[in-house]
Amino acid sequence: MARRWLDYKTGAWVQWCPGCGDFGILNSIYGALAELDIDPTNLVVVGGIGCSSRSVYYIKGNNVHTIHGRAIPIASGIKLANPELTVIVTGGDGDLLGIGGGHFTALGRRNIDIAIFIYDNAVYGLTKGQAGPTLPLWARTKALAYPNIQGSVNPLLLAFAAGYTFIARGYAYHVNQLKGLVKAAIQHKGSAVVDILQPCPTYNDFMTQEWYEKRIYYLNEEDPTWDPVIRSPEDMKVKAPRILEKMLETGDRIPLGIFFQDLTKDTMEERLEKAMPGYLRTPPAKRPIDVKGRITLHPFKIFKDKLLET
Ligand SMILES: Cc1ncc(C[n+]2csc(CCOP(=O)(O)OP(=O)(O)O)c2C)c(N)n1
Ligand SMILES: [Mg+2]
Repeated sequence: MARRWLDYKTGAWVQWCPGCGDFGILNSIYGALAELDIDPTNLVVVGGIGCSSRSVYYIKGNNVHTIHGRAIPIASGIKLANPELTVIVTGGDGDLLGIGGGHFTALGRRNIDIAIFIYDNAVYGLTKGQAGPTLPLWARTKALAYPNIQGSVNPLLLAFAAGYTFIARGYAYHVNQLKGLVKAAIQHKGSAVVDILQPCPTYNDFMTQEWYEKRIYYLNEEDPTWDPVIRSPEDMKVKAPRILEKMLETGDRIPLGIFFQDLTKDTMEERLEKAMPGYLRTPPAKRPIDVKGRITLHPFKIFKDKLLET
């Protein structure tokens, strides 16, 4: 029998405030996993630190709650050790774009097949509402003594510059539409990011549900011919200006949907297979361990020999 949403729900008590956007995101992830029929035994959800990163306790899988900002490198190691796993990262704007910003960039360059879900409430929710990396300049939320004196980062442009091959933006209270984006991100082969706008009813009294719902619209509803898929270098030349224009659109109108999907780049797993043939058949997790506890056929030795050959 096909899997259902409830098959991914653990028994853990969900420690989020009433009305938190995290609930919508979590439900979208449950729905996407069920519709993709992903076996929880093959699923790894990695989280950093923050309210949002606690999602790892609420989704059935072989999950890891890591340290602040370090979910991406740990997820990368897991995926490269066993590329057959479905690996996703759940974390906040602070975790993934602030303290973990360097790792966020590195993943784009690597194009490892991992999906990143940014629970973007523009504040550090868990630590009581300090300004997050996406809080607009001069915005003043109730936890701030003064307006925000720092500018905000645009996660979509950052992802584009870093080399992510799937970039989307969703809204936490539109669970069905968000489920579609989460599914597409998981199905995409390569590094995928979905920036998910979410009200924080406790600490962000500026970017509220009303504030968002006055501004958001869907790219493919406004323009039924919207096509973010890049299949060739020529496509990139033709489509990039419009994609960047839409990524830059902020203020009174906030577009949602898939902005960019690049099908032209190898994933890190494919690059490794080229550098050390056999990697995908016997990745590190599938190699026998010798009596001294070492992995036989040490990957770096094969890699080095192969590189020296070329
Ligand atoms: C090294 C380190 N620095 C700071 C903290 C304190 N801290 C915990 S969560 C957090 C930010 C959380 O914000 P975000 O990632 O946006 O998640 P949210 O709670 O908003 O979902 C901070 C600064 C920490 N735990 N570890
Ligand atoms: Mg946050």
